[in-house]
Parts: sequence; C-alpha cells; structure tokens
Amino acid sequence: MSNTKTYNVAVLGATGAVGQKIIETLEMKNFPIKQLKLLSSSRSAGTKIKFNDEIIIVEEAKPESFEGVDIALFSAGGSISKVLAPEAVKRGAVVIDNTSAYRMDESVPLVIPEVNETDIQAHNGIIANPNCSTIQMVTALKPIQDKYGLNRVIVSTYQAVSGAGAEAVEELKDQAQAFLAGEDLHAELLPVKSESNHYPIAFNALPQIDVFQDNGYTFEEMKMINETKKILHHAELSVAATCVRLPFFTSHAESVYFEVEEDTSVSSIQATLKHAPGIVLKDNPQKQEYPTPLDAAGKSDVFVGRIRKDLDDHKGYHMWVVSDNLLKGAAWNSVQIAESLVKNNWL
Ligand code: L14
Repeated sequence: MSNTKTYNVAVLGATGAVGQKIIETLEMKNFPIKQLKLLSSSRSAGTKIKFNDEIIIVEEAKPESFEGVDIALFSAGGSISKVLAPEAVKRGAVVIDNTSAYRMDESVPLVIPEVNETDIQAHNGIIANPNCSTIQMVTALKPIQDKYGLNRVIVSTYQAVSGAGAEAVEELKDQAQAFLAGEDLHAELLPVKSESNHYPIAFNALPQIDVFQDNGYTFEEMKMINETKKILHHAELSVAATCVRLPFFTSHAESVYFEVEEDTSVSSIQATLKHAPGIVLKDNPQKQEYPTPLDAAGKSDVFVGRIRKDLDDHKGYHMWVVSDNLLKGAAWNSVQIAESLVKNNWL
C-alpha cells in the first residue's frame, strides 16, 4: 500500500534563487503536499507563484506563519534563519535550513542523503543543508572514503554567480553587455555585497567567496573545510580549500586532490564512482569526455571526470567534480532530506 499521508509545507525565501528551485523541485518530485505556504520578507510579499495548477500568493514571514506547518524549507539568509527557525520548531515544524546558521551546531544534523542519511534521525527540529560546494565534493568523496580510506583533501573551486543570488546573475549580464559594448563595468555586489570593495566578475576571476576569516581563508573555504569533516564523521581529515568565482551562471566545478589510505587505481576508483548514488561518471579522455558547468546545469546529479593518479604521491589522485549549485547544491538536496523525513517517519 502506498503512503497517502500529506503534509503542510512552507518555503521561506520563496522568491529567491534557491527558493524558486525548491518550489519547482517539490512539484517535479510530486512531494506529498497538503498545503504549500510561500513566505518571504515584506519586500517580496504579494508576489504570485504558480505551483501545479494553483497560484499561491507569497506572504510575509512571521513567527505565527509556522502554525500547523509540518516541514519548513528555509533559504532566506542566515540571520533570518537564526530568528525564525526556533519559532517554527516551537510550533511543531521540522526546519530544513539552507543557510550556514546551524550547520556546525553539534545538535543539528548536517546531511547529504546519499552520504549520511541516518544522521537525520537525531534531529531536534532543525536539519542543516550543507554548502553547495561541500555537497558535490562530499557526495563524490564518500564512496572513495568507504572503499579506500581518506586522509587528505585539497580543493580549488570554480563557482557560478547564481550562488550569490539572482542579483549577482543580473550583475554579470549587465557587465558582460557593457564589456562587449566597450563601456565601463559597474561592480556593486561581488565578491561580497556588504563589503567595501567590489570587482567586476565579467571576463574575470575573483578569489573571494564570502568574507575573510582571521586565518586568511574565506568563510566559503572554511565552510567547505569544516562541513566536510562533520558530514564524513572524520575530524582527523586534512582539508584545504581555495574558492574562486567565475563568470558563468550555473553549476560549480571543482578540482579535487585526495589521498587515500589503501593502494588503489584509477580504474578501481572509476568503478566505485560509477555505481555510487547520485554520481554520474563522465570520464573518458580518449573521447574528450568530461563534465562542464553548462551540461550539468538543470540536472540533479553530481558529475565526475578527469580521474587521474598523482605523479609523485602514489596515494594521491585528482578529479573534476561538477554539479548544479542550485539543485544538488541546494534545492534538490533539501527536498531529498524532506523525502527522507517522510519515508522514514523521522518527523
Ligand atoms: O553557504 O556565494 O549556503 O556562491 C552558498 C552560496 C554561501 C554563498 C551557503 C555563494 C552559500 C555561496
């Protein structure tokens, strides 16, 4: 017998880049919804959004908005999550939070369903969705860790502008047009809106995503470092990251160097990843086959290619990992967590 139970679901940040993808993913996956509530700041309240055959009017999010809600998907920024997630939990909702507000909180599971689904069970009302760059890398590293052990990871990212929101996408479009018309480029947003210096992203590369920390790493880099250890339950793992913004719209790409504990081979790693959940192996140098951001865009999988052995360290390997940052990196992973809550009765 199929489970016919349905749920009251709320999406906070419904008009944002991730929020819109969450709504599309809920519809596409036919999530068992009784009533869908769309919430935002007062600025976007009143926006009309289509869901299945219904037009839903976005409401301003308030603590009382979560009355009667079973599952609330949050992606309206960390400071809003800090205020409203406890209010939602107080009213009986389980919050799946897409911001960095709770990820490193010890009482909050940080989950990629293909990697550590059972961690969800221990939730106290909040489950954190990892950072987009972390999700795609860890989805690819987990089967490798399980089979060969893992003691070191060094990653450089090539990140799409949509990670910084819909406004950043507009900034890139405007700058690209200005550049081709021979006009001056206006930079008001990237690398970080709230900071004083802004640099053009069009035809450029910016080695800063999120704010700098005292140790010289950016917060995006530290998120990758700390979240990877937590999700893999491997506090001793050495992780270093360099996160770079590039001028394309969708999908992050990553060059990942990793060192395994047991001797293996490229073909063994390829075979392992070929059968791993959520992974599509696209690795055939003879035919020039490897994933790119453009072909990963709009797809829910994590694509891996360019697997090769380090020339000096016999336990070192390199790979190229690409995934849609708004889907597996955000909306898709969040809805997978919601599906797991329902399927396993972990609400
Ligand atoms: O931590 O600007 O969830 O690309 C993910 C997107 C942080 C910013 C997070 C970006 C955000 C990042």
